[in-house]
Amino acid sequence: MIRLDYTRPEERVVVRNAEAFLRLMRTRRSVRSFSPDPVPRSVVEDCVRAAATAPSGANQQPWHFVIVEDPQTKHRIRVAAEKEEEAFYDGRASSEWLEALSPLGTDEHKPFLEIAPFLVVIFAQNYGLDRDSRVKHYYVSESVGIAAGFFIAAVHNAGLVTLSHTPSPMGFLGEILGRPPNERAFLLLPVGYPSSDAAVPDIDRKPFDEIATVVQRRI
Ligand code: IYR
Repeated sequence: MIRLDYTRPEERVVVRNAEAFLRLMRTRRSVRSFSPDPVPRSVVEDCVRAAATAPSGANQQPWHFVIVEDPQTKHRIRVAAEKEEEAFYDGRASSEWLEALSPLGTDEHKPFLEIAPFLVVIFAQNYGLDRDSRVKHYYVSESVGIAAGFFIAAVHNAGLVTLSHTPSPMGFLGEILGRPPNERAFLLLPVGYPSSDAAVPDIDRKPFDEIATVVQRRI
C-alpha cells in the first residue's frame, strides 16, 4: 500500500466545487449534428486518459478505446451503422420503442459518423487474455459504463460535444476495427464541435425528488 495523496479542502470549498461541477454538467447535451472543424488529437487522447482513471472491478480496467480519425474507416463505420439502423427503423424496433424515441427525432441517417473529426469506440473486454489464456473479468458492464461516463464528462469539460451512440447490433465495429474476440463494442461516440445550426430536443431532466430518496438521520 501507499499513502493516499489527498488534501482536504475547507467545507465551503467542497460546497462551491459541487455547485460548480453541477452547473457545468447541466449544460451537457447529446449532440447529433457536428462541425467538420478539426480538434487536436491530444484533446481526445486526454479525454480517453481521463476515462481510464475510472474505478473498475478488481482494477482490471476491462476496456479498450479505439480513436478513429481516418476518413475511410469512418465511412465504413457509417455505412455499416446505417445498414443496421435501417433494419431497426424498418421493423426490428417495436412500435413502443419507436414511440419512446420520437421526441429525439432520430432516423436511420447517421452523417455525423463521417462529419465528426473523431469517432471513439469503447470496447468492453468480457474476459482478459494473458498469453492466450482467459482471465476472468468482474463487473465488466459497470466498469466500462463508469469509464464511458468519465469520458463523456471529460469531452464536455473540454468544450466539445459527443453522443453515446449504440447502433444495434454493434458487431461490425469489432470487425472493421480488427478487435480480438474477447472484446465487444460497448459505445460509439463521435467527438467534435457542434455544427453552427445544431438543434437538440426540448427535453428536461427529472426533478431531484423523482430520482433520489434521502434516508435522513433520526434527530
Ligand atoms: N440506435 C438508434 C435508435 C436509438 C435508440 C435509443 I434507446 C436512443 O436513445 C436513440 C436512438 C439510433 O441511433 O437512431
